[in-house]
Amino acid sequence: MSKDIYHNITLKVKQEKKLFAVLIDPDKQNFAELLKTIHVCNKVKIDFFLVGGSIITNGNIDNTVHAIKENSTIPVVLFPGNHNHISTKADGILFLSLISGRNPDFLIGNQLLATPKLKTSKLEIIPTGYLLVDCGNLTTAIKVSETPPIAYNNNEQAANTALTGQYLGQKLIYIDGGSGAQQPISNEMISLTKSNLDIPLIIGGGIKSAKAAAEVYKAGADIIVIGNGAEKNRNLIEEISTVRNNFN
Ligand code: 1GP
Repeated sequence: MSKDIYHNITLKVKQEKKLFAVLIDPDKQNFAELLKTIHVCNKVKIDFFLVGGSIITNGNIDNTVHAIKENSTIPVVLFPGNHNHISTKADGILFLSLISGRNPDFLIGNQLLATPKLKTSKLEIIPTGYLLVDCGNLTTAIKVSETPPIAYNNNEQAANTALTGQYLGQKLIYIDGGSGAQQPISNEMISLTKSNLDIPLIIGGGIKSAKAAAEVYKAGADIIVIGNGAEKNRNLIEEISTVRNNFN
């Protein structure tokens, strides 16, 4: 299994290229629809799949990862909501620490519980500082983590938190408005954070159009993640990949 996911991300970022990832929520997948989504992702060559979510109830992570691996050569990276959300069939995992919050379970607790399984797996482990920002609604991630998000306009707090993550050794920073956020992270927050950071910056939550994606890239995001937008309109995957290609 590839151990090159992070290496390839940094290579592209060094070349000032933009990356695009599609989040697959195992709870929302009907197999036929998932295959169609995978097909579009293959066609436009997204950079990687994310699989996960804050709460996964009836969905089966293993089956979802398996379906993607059977139908695509694009890397599959886990985006876990807790220590149970691990499939050893994936290629890598964003080993998230919720550094915008002060809940020990999401700073270190779940990570410790996941470690026995991770150490016997071949997953590429990518330490990721994760920040939740209030983008207008109480998202599931905010509820589940029981932490207050960073205020929408508190750019300094976001930038300093991200840089603290970098100083602590995180390899990526992911600023998230949460799944189904009303609006994307602001351009000002993205640009201030990016200007302080030497590691790649992922932005997700509430990106519902190619125009919004273009603004997020322009503000300084290295990687854009979409989830809900792609579920509602598969064409958005093609549209955002065109935006990405225009930057590259
Ligand atoms: C959620 O950033 C991801 O954690 C994607 O968000 O579903 O709003 O695109 P959306």
